[in-house]
Amino acid sequence: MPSTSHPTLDELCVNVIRGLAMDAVQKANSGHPGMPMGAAPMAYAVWSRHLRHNPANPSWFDRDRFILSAGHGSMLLYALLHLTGYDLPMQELLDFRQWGSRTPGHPENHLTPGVEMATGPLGQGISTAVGMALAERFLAAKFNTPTHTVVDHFTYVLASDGDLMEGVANEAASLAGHQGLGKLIVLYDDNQITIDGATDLAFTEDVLAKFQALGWHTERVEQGMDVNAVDAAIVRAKRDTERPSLIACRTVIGYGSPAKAGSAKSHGSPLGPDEVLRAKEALGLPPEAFWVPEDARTAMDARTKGAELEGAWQAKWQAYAKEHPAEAAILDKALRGDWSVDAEALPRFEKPIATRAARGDV
Ligand SMILES: Cc1ncc(C[n+]2csc(CCOP(=O)(O)OP(=O)(O)O)c2C)c(N)n1
Ligand SMILES: [Mg+2]
Repeated sequence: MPSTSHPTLDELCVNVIRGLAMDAVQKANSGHPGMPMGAAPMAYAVWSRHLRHNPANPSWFDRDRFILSAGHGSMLLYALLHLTGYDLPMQELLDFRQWGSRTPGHPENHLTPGVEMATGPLGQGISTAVGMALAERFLAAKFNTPTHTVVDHFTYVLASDGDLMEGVANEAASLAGHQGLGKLIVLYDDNQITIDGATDLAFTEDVLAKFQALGWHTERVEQGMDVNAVDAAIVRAKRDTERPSLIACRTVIGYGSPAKAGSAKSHGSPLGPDEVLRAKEALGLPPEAFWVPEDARTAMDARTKGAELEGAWQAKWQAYAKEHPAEAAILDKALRGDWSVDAEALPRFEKPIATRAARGDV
């Protein structure tokens, strides 16, 4: 959804997200303001210009997936869900990290509409996203026909340094490269800071060279907080249909905070009431807490577009189901979570056989 004609509106939206993250963490007196403040432009580039989703139906099957692998920056996701029109009202942002709210410290898919998976343990999001992209590839190959494309979505990930340090992420990245998962796009919040300080204390590998070696399309965006620059890199990533993409965006953790930007001090604790005010002033935001101006709200509301996108897909699905009723029934059954099988149709084994061989036959 290109909208390059309103750079100042984009900037406003990005700063509103930053403000919500600062305010919610401050009000809860706990959480991670720094990551959302640095990564808001990257996430906004995905959500405003690329993500095909319908806030009214978070379980629309062919939606693009967005996985916040760096789950500690949960307020970034909650702000996006709130502003784009998911069932996550302002009260939930006010209740960030409170018992019984739908805005826990780390995202939980079973609690919050629009959250695709629970993230918090670093490495899990990016790795599970590889599985999601693999599933998309598999279902597309199995069900799409030359004239019907009913499975066709991207999987976007926002990952941090800690995500890429984890062993599991490296194994999953290897598989993604081997499989050539061209519709997997990872945006790496390359802010050179982790919980303990500068990344060069513990993490000096050449991330891009490593992902290249694993068979990925890689790109560094030096101006990683420039929405247009990130957008352009995403467009190029989408064009590479043969390889998964890693887009390393250079960002500044805690961007806007005069005293804590670029420092691990903005990672895991509130900025402090005075510093929140100073950051707002630096970003051109009013001091008012949880401020969302009407023009930002209107610009980010994705409900009308989302209904159109899903409506168009529903029409494609109806046409597919009419022409390929047996295949449509299989996919529909699976999507309903109905795994029942006709036991009579399974092979029978008269003699003992290795379970891996039996499983293969089944
Ligand atoms: C598997 C795992 N180990 C440790 C942690 C605790 N932890 C939370 S955030 C973080 C590192 C933060 O660094 P980075 O990923 O670069 O995020 P940033 O500070 O840049 O937002 C750690 C170690 C965790 N969430 N998961
Ligand atoms: Mg970091």
